[in-house]
Amino acid sequence: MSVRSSSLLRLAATIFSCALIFVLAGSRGSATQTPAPDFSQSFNKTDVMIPMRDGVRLHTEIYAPKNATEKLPLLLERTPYGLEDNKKGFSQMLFTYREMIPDGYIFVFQDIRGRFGSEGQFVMQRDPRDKSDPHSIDEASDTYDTIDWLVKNVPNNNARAGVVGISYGGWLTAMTLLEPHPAMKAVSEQASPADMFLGDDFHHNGAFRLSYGFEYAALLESAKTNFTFQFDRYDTFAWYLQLGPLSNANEKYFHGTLPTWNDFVEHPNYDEFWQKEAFRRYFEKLKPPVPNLNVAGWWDQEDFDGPMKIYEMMEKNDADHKNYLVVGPWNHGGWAQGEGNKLGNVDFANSTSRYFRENIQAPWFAYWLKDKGKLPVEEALTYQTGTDEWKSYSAWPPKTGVESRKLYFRESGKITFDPPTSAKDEFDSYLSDPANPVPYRHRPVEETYSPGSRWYTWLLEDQRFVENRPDTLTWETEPLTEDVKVSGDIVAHLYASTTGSDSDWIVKLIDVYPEKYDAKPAMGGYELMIADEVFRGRFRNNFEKPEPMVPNEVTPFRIDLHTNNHAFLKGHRIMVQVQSTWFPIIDRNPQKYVPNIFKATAADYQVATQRIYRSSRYPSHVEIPVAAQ
Ligand code: PG9
Repeated sequence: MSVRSSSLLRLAATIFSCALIFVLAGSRGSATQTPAPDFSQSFNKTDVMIPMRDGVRLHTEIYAPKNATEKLPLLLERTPYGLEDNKKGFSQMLFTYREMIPDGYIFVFQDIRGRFGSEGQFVMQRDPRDKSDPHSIDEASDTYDTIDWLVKNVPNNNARAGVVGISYGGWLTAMTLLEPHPAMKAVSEQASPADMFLGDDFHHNGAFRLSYGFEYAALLESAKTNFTFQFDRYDTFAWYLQLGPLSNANEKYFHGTLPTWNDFVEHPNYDEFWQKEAFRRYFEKLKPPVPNLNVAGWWDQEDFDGPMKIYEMMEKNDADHKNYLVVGPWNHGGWAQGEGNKLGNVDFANSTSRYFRENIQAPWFAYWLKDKGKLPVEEALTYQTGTDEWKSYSAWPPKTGVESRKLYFRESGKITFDPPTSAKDEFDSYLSDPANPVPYRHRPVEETYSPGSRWYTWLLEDQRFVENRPDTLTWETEPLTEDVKVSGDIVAHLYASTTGSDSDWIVKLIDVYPEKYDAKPAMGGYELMIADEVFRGRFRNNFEKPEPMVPNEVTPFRIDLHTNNHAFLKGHRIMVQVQSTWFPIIDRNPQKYVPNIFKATAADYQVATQRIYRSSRYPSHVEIPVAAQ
């Protein structure tokens, strides 16, 4: 097990043991078990059912420090995953805030509507309410009503509340910005999804995140408490392959009982269903009402795009400077656990997670909720991997000090900053077979959230494991003669063709370590993914209206590889890999156009020959923002 969002982390901890809290040292793939501190010595707990405006009552636990000498702020975290009480009935969620406890807060944890001890109906990412309907509710109104009740009923509060959460909790936090209670003075949205069709957990650029979508829908919607789907194979790569076409999921297992799975099936395109759930419609016009610290991890295996998009949208109307950003070398929620000096096989020079909790998160809330200290972030603080340094920026992506450069795919598997000159339409080619897809991580692919699962660090796995497959192309630079520091947005431009009528294109930007790596010999030649993304060909012109690809026609693709801050160091190489399957995190594209892939039949899946062009007319390349040395 390894680092994950705090809430799902706690869920994983429960799978192992209810009595212990897992203190995770970075993301070593193993957890050290430490007895939970006895919070009953330092907090008084109150269990309440707080009534919402429609009469539904939400189960809430309030932890007030014993012997407080002043009025204290409230810090609220809401969750769909349960409050994880230990044997004494004290929530393990307190442990997440261990660096803030000495400052003095009244911690409040709440089950959201329809989950665990709360009444009402759970809806996966309930849409923002129609405010003209006085009876409407949403997660923002539930938070509003909760804070209203808390400031009126909890003794010794200073009438200020903060809201914080990671992932689903981050999304619940971001939602509060749509209906802020006057007492809510600061929030921290951490790893929130922003758009479940274009990025984040359920799809990327319209390509369905099969294993995540399947297992998560079962986890949240099979019961009021967390539920684990029972696979009859340890290697879920094999299980999802034998599942065959996606229609078998309902036919054989879910039988139409999971609303989220049914929504996947009925909304294969970027229609109103996905658009009204995504934040763009609301956040692009919103002036941030309270200070918000957006937090993201460079190797977040679930929701990296979300916090970056939320920060970007909020920047548009942030004349009052309430929108802030911190990005570190973390996986999903990695900042909430352990030291953060290691992730997967990669070591960092600093204890980045503890640094965040002690020097950023704690002072951030103390500043806004207790008038103490000074602001720990000016605007954007991002960790530059490679050089291993925290760097402060007045804007993200940086507006100055970077130059856009293009890395061109060339003959003989090379990449250079010089464009191809060949007038002949040269290309590299591979055969993509949906019956034999490329694994997205080393097999066995353990069930996503299971003991020992390598899900949490898959983005850092050594990519040599696919390099010689006949369905993966690789290009690389010569060893670099100087550092190449990439700070900002990375975009791949592919000129590609397929013999099929639909296709996925997966692009990975990789840092190849020197073969002889004295600092850590086992990392010699390691291929570390820095940026990656999938694009589903049918959506190249429009995510709302898919179109078949024209067989054998060279087609340009712009694939957003997101933003980063990474130094490819002197002596390393920069590598790009392209492939058309990434299984089972991404469902298999039949490679034959069908109107709805969720309804494809086994006969629709076909082999295709793919070409990636690298000529002066079709110069496939990756555009990188290179920072001055
Ligand atoms: N990645 C999880 C999630 C968030 C929101 C919706 C669906 C899934 C999580 O870690 O909470």
